[in-house]
Amino acid sequence: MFNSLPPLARWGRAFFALASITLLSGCDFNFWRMDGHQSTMVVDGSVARQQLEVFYVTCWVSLVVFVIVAAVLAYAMIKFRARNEADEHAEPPPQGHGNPLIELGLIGASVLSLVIIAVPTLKAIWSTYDVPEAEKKDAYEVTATAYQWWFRFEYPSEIAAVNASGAKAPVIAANELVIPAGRPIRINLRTVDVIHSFWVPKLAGKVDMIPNRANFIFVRADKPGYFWGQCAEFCGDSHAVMRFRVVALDKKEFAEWVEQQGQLARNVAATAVATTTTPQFTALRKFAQNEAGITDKFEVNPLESWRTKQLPEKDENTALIAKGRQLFSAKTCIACHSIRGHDGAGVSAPDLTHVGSRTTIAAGLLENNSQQLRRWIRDPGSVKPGNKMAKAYLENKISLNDEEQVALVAYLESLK
Ligand code: HEC
Ligand SMILES: [Cu+2]
Repeated sequence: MFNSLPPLARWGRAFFALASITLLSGCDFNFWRMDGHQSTMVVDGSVARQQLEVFYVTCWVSLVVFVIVAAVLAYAMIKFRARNEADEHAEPPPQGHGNPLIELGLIGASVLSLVIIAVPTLKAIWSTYDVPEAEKKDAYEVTATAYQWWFRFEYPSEIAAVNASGAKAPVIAANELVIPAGRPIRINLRTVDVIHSFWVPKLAGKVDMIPNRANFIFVRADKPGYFWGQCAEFCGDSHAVMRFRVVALDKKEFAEWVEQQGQLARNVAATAVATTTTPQFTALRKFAQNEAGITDKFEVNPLESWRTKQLPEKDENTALIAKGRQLFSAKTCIACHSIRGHDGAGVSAPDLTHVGSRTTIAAGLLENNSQQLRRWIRDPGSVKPGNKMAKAYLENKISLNDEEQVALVAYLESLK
């Protein structure tokens, strides 16, 4: 059945493109192309692809049923319409109700269309639920934990390696999930508060993160890439901006990343001098238009931007960084955040040990650059409604003057 799908899929996309032009003409050209960051129609993972195929089968069967029913209805309406005054008072035409051939035929056709849908559906449920048996050995395990309104990502196999040697820190990240491309990834889904839902549209359908229930999801990215994720279950004030990113890397680069994330927080040598921090990710804000005038093409590849974030900034101001490190304790940031190797043992907030190496902050809401970082630590409540950090600012009367903001930003950016 799936052999016939590629052309089917092409026509399906054409059909939806046409339908959406009609519905939304003039609104959003990106929608017309349907390869936005959170598109389920243009996918980059094997699980999402199988799910898309089921969608197309269902859609085509429904379309055939719709066309037949609409044609019969149109035929009846035109043929038996009242043409004049006399027609309106005439007896109804002979009724076909109870004709066994038609009744059985309709039941048979309904059953047939349900079977056509059921076969690929069951097949896909079976094969996308968990990592296939034959690939279990190659599967990589990650634990994703949802908090109102951000995600923690842990790497259980790397933590095991740490315990054995005792030298390194465990690998804990927030809001950016880095995975090896091509390999099946089994993600344990947990939550510490309410129900959330884990969704990376280009990689797989959504699975809920439910209190006291050990859910999991299986995903696989075709190749290295940068993907957009979103909490897909209403979970309070900032649900709509509870986002995350997935970065898929090839084997070598992934191993390097794990190695780097396993280190304790970076200590900046007190020798370097100088000024200016250059925000690299701002490049992403530049949009380019293609021939069709579509304004959603990154001038800079987001994966490349991610790569540049892994390296320390060129000119670091060590005095400022040292001051920021002190302020991080003095301003009680350590109560919630941990920066392993430096101060802070808090577990109720994103781990900041390597925050400088991430492309986004505040759960995928802001680009991680000097301006946005400063905007966030100055007044988190004005950026993200209801967030827990803003509550602490109010309750503990935390406020930061300009100098303190700049120092904290320099410190956070040094944490690669
Ligand atoms: C009450 C606990 C609490 C305190 C105190 C606190 N934070 Fe936070 N912080 C949070 C939470 C919770 C988040 C995640 C907010 C969200 O995205 O919804 C956060 C997010 C952040 C982020 C973004 C991290 C990311 O990867 O998204 C940074 C940077 C940050 N805080 C810095 C600070 C600094 C600097 C201070 C001290 C001035 C501080 N925080 C004090 C709880 C706290
Ligand atoms: Cu949520």
